[in-house]
Amino acid sequence: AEEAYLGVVERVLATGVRKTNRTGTDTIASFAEHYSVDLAEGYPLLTTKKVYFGSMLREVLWYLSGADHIRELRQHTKIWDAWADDAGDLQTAYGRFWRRFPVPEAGVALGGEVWADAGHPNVRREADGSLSFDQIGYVLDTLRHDPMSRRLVVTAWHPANAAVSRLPPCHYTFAFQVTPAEDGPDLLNCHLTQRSADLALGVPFNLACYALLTQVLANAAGLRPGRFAHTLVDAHVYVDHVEGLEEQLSRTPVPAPRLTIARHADGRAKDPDELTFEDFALVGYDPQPAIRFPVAV
Ligand code: THF
Repeated sequence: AEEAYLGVVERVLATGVRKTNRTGTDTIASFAEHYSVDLAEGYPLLTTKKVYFGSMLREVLWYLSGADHIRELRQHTKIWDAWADDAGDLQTAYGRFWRRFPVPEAGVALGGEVWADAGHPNVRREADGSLSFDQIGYVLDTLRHDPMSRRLVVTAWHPANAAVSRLPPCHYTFAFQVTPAEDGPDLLNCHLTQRSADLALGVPFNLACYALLTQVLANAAGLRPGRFAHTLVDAHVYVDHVEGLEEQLSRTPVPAPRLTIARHADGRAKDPDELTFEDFALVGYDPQPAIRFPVAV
């Protein structure tokens, strides 16, 4: 599994083109890279460097919380501090869109369009009276009631937010697909599309995040984690990450760890909203030393 990630890094370093960008640190970039991993082989936390699982888990739980600020998250990890204001507010927060995507008011529907209203099980009323849509709730309900659906899509991209945000979502949409299996529960696959992919820092976190989310949803819907596939529109290596990645490429991966997720006392899987930090445990994670990569802001 890890070889798939390392293969992308190798390819981008070998074939990528130098680009400038808003951060002031150039990248070596390649268009439309893709890799996938089989989650049955283990939990894809990289072993060729230490990946900070605790920070990543705080990040996923923050996404799932639906929060639009980092006031709790920043007590546990600094990874989002650079993009929030002093009050901890962000102009784009994944959870805001995953769990509370704005629904147009009934009166302003575009000609002929229809929108779920307050009577829909996944529509919530916000504190300010507006309506929002819980995309994670929708996917989980659909996995339970219509697992062969081909509409298992979550989007974090709101065009009118992206047009003005300091940092619009990088991993901006994901879709699930269920593949029937003969030898056990059906398999839950996940495909993530990312518009901008920092291969050294972000991608190892993103891979671990969506693999974890796939396992959570698979458990909750009585499925098994299948494959995770990742498409990177602009896959890049910041020039000050090249040396560290070359060191990492010289290392040999060891078998992936396992991720265990606590269940209710009666054996039922917990829903995403019932899970806490302490419910997750890594088994058999034996990584090589961490590598320091400066983050471009
Ligand atoms: N901007 C850039 N330039 N790269 C990114 O990966 C990135 N993100 C998020 C938003 N903007 C980005 C932020 N995610 C780390 C990890 C993830 C981040 C930001 C920073 C990081 O510094 N990781 C270190 C240390 C982790 C720790 O101390 O806990 C590491 O070694 O992994 C990608 O979505």
